[in-house]
Amino acid sequence: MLVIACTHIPVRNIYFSEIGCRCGKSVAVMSQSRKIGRRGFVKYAAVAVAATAGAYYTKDFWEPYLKNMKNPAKLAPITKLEELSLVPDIQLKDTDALIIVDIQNDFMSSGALGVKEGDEIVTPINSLAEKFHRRNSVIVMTQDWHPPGHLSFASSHNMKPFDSYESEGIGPVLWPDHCVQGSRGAEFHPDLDMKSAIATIRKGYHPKVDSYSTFIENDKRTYTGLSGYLDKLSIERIFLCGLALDYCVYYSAIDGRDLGFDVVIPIDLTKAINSPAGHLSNALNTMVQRGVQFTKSDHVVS
Ligand code: VGL
Ligand code: ZN
Repeated sequence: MLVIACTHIPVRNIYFSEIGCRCGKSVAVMSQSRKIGRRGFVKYAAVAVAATAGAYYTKDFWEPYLKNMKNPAKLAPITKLEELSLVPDIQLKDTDALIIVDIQNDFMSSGALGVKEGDEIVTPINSLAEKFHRRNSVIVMTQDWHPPGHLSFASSHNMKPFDSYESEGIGPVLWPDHCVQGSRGAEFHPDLDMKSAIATIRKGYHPKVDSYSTFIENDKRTYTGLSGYLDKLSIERIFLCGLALDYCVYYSAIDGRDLGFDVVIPIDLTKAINSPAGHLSNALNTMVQRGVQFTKSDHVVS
């Protein structure tokens, strides 16, 4: 995939240099837009808009454009959160919803599937929820909710947690037993402020299918119903926070884009598992390519 990036024109509050241009493959940065002239400039702009909308072009399409360019540069793929470009200010709208993903005891640092520093995001998530609540905006919680003996558990295969395993609806690794229906580990963190949430989506309750995404289960067929719910509430943009960044938040973000939502992730309100190694980096690069926006929670204005 090849995307021309231009540092001059904002598209939906993202500068071209920040869109889809870190996939690690043949990326060109167009920084001398004036030399290309008005017509060429507009062409680049149109293509970059298409790129943010999720359309990708092959090398054959780009090659003629590239010939006109001086010093096409390659950008390295993103490997850590600090390398993401952040949207500086976001004003909340009536068509926004906040989705708080899996703030459950088992995902806290001392939990069964503990996410490092998971506890640290609970209070800041409450503060962002308060900004949504103040405007009576839609807030949805998600809850990982597995039956005992779920096929995503290593114990169901006589294997070890985090061993590689891939089958339809399960993988790429197996998990420790976690978020078992009705257990303390499956409960929300006691400090999570639930008062403003209007719905909870439970997922992963089919014994043989996992569900990282809050929209579509890992079989890629079974809907949780959340997309229909948000559509009926005229939601156009979702803010995703919670755990874990490279699993449930990531898959929800990608499905959210596929389903036509704008997606924003306040990066200070999420933490990653990063297993297998490199999983987080792949997730970040895919999200950037797919037009997911990143910000910080204090950049969100109520
Ligand atoms: C999750 C792995 C297994 C998550 C849930 O919430 O990200 N990850 N189950
Ligand atoms: Zn799970």
